[in-house]
Amino acid sequence: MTVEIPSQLITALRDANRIVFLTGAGVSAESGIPTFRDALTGLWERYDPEQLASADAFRRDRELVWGWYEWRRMRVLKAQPNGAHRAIVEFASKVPSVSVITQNVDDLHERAGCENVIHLHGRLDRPICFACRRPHELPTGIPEEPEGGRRLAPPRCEYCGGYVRPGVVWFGESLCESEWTAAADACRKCDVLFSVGTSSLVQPAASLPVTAARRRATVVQINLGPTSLDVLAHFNLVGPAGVILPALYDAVWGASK
Ligand code: BJW
Ligand code: ZN
Repeated sequence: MTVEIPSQLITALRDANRIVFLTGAGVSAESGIPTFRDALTGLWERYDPEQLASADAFRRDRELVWGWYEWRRMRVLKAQPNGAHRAIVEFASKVPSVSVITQNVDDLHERAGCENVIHLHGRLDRPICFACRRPHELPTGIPEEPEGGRRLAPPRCEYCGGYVRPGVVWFGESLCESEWTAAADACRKCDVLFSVGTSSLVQPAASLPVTAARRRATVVQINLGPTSLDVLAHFNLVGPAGVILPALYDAVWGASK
């Protein structure tokens, strides 16, 4: 695939001191992790992710919700970072300040070598108690029945006996205040903001490119198709993030490793 990179974008990146990458599920798609709004397949195809990602869903049927999250955690444990994750690490070696703000609940940015990733929507591998919110330690290794897709009873909290839930931010819940403040701060100060592989549907994450644009940052979107951000972005690069980000790096700094 040939990637056309506008020369004004190359100049903006060469001159940039602070770059923010706001990433979404599309960044992990090439690692084999289904995006959030892709139709589910296999044993989960009857379910709508938006109906499973809430505290009400957990109260209604915690075994269904915990089973879905354990299946997803298993998928992540078996996955590897892709070219998009790696290219972001390479950008960080060239630009004085690079912040990664992700909506993803996997750890693929970290496993690619990215430090200080802001996880706006929490992490699959950091479960907490539904009652007292203390962290709960899961056994190491890949959960049994890897191709599961089955209901699973959540563990109980060792302090209060409550049910353990995934350490993610569900619909209707507040984002962690310190993560949100750090994210908004980075977007107010950046020269270039990349919005990569996100449908830009979920608030307040979708407001971050607007914050950056108001402060005169260059906004660049990388996505397979159109989103509501198209009208705001200065550059819309259409294609897989795992191809476009390495090509962008090469266009600015020469061939990547
Ligand atoms: C590729 C690709 C490739 C594919 N290369 N691209 C204001 C207005 C309206 C509603 C609200 C509002 N404020 C709050 C709300 C309610 C709600 C919300 O935004 N709802 C919308 C759906 C309308 N927000 C909240 O509830 C938030 N809480 C909050 O605001 O608290 C205060 C409050 C509460 C209630 C009312 C008002 C205020 C919390 C949001 C938490 C979201 N959590 C989830 C689940 C986390 C756990 C889990 O993963 O299970 O986070 S939802 C889900 O969406 C998940 C994702 O992180 C998030 C974003 O999805 P993402 O990453 O964009 O994925 P997709 O699948 O949507 O898109 C993938 C994209 O990639 C596509 O565009 C593809 O084309 C592309 N792609 N392959 C490049 N190779
Ligand atoms: Zn507890």
